[in-house]
Amino acid sequence: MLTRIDHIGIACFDLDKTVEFYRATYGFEVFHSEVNEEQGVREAMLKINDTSDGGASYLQLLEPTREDSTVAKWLAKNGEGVHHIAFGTADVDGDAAEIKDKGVRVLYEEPRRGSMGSRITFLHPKDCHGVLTELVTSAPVESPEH
Ligand code: V0V
Ligand code: CO
Repeated sequence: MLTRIDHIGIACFDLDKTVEFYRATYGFEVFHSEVNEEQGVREAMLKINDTSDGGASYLQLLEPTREDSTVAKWLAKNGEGVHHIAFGTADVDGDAAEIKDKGVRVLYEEPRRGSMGSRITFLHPKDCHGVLTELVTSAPVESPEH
């Protein structure tokens, strides 16, 4: 079951400048940042709010790390802007299978590694009224060491 907006993915040419815009304009701080080589992105997660399912909602700012990455290709065609939305679920495998049965193309056979150790997959934008849609299961919260 999809229980929250996990994040909105925003493609930008210059991550540092875009992070500074969100900090100076709205007061949002970087919660986490990383490079995901497989996806070809450098990203910053800005946490907006916690959600009642124990998760949270973020803005995900994305800068391409190489010219052949999906985000670089998208930026060349569209310029900066909203690139995808991501719904949070406790069961990305089950939800992706259910959605696939409804005739929507799921882009990965198995979920791949996403931000902060999450497991992610994508639905084809052409099957979702023009919206690239991601499904995310967050990494389990580590229990504290005794
Ligand atoms: C492409 N299209 C889009 C789109 N990207 N429409 C809406 N939103 C987007 N973001 C349209 C495009 O305009 C074309 O329509 C058509 O789809 C085919 O696009 P293309 O330019 O030929 O590109 P493809 O087919 O090579 O690749 C498109 C897909 C690709 C969606 C298959 O972008 C993909 O695999 N995306 C999933 C991975 C990804 O985006 N990773 C970056 C975020 P017309 O012109 O034919 O009408 S990584 C992330 O979010 C992480 C790590 C995380 O959350 O943790
Ligand atoms: Co994303």
